[in-house]
Amino acid sequence: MTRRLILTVATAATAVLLAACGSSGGTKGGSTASAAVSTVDGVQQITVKAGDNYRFDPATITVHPGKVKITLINDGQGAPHNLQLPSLPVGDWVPLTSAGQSASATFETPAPGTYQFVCSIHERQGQVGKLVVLPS
Ligand SMILES: [Cu+2]
Repeated sequence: MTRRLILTVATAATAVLLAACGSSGGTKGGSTASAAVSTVDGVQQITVKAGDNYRFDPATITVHPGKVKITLINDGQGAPHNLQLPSLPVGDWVPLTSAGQSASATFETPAPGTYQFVCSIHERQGQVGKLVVLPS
């Protein structure tokens, strides 16, 4: 049996999150759409971009239970970024990635649910995202 990966775009939930921040300037940059997920050797491959707008693109990652490889591409020209999942062990985080560089981390998903990830340097500027682990 073949099971296709299903992408879920949690636009509504993200909009609520952004609104909750109380910013009066509106949202700048930062996509709320999920990226296409491909699987290599059973590992779900995710690419997330981060640049000089201090946002993750996409900000929502939806995966199935199992192994996930997240590659963070810093396509900015200034600050470094990382991608930390506080609910996972430190070793599962994408380390600090300089402008023009990329880095990745591979990990086993936590139980189905929604988990926040952050760039520890720019969390207060709103560089946060959500990992959604679908039910198995
Ligand atoms: Cu950052």
